[in-house]
Amino acid sequence: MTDLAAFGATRSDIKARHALLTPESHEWITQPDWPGAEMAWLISPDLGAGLAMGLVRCPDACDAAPASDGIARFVFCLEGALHLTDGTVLEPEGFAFQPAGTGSGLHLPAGARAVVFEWRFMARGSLPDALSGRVQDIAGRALRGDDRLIVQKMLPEDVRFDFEFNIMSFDPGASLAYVETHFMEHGLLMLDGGGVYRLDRDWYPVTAGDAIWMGPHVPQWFGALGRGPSRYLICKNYNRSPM
Ligand code: UGY
Ligand code: MN
Repeated sequence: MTDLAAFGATRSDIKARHALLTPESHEWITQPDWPGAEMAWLISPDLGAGLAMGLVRCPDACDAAPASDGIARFVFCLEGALHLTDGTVLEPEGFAFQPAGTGSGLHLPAGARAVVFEWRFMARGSLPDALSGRVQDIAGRALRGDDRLIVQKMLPEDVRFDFEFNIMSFDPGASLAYVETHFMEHGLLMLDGGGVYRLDRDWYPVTAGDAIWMGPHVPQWFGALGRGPSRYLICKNYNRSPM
């Protein structure tokens, strides 16, 4: 098949308040805090976002530095393994929340792939502890009674957390029940399947490996297509009022 990316084509689309970031346009860079790794930062405050979301891949083993002061981190293993400072090993679909200021780093053996989210943590009371888990251990709940759309919440429902990280699974043909508009923003990575994402006035075909930034108030809707389930990992600022 012709490599259309080599002829200047891409499905990536960066708008003022939302963005679709697709694999053929990823720019893999090295960073001193992630020696041995290559990173593609897909969402950053430069876009207007309140979070950063990046993919990490490791041609060589990497000892990642802790996040900067005041910055919380959430990591999700896509391939290989991630070793946490406390000895926990995350396999694919394992995740960890590292609160701001704990100085927790990460060891990634060669071959590991992960998605990393970082954001300036807004405390409410004491800081939550670090935690880790596995998607397969988390009970799913039907969203608004639709058992074709299941949500798994990876972080506890506890007001000390200022973000939530969820896996949303759609049966073929299932969709969000309405066009959502909310002040909270989202970072999203398609894990399986695909469908159509409406963002503002644009409609995009999306598939596994695509990433999306939805800025505050962006009208959003997803309908799943295909024969198998579609799943995405989505984060959202949460538990904090806009003022
Ligand atoms: O939690 C959410 O706001 C989620 N339903 N949004 C989305 O999937 N675009
Ligand atoms: Mn939403």
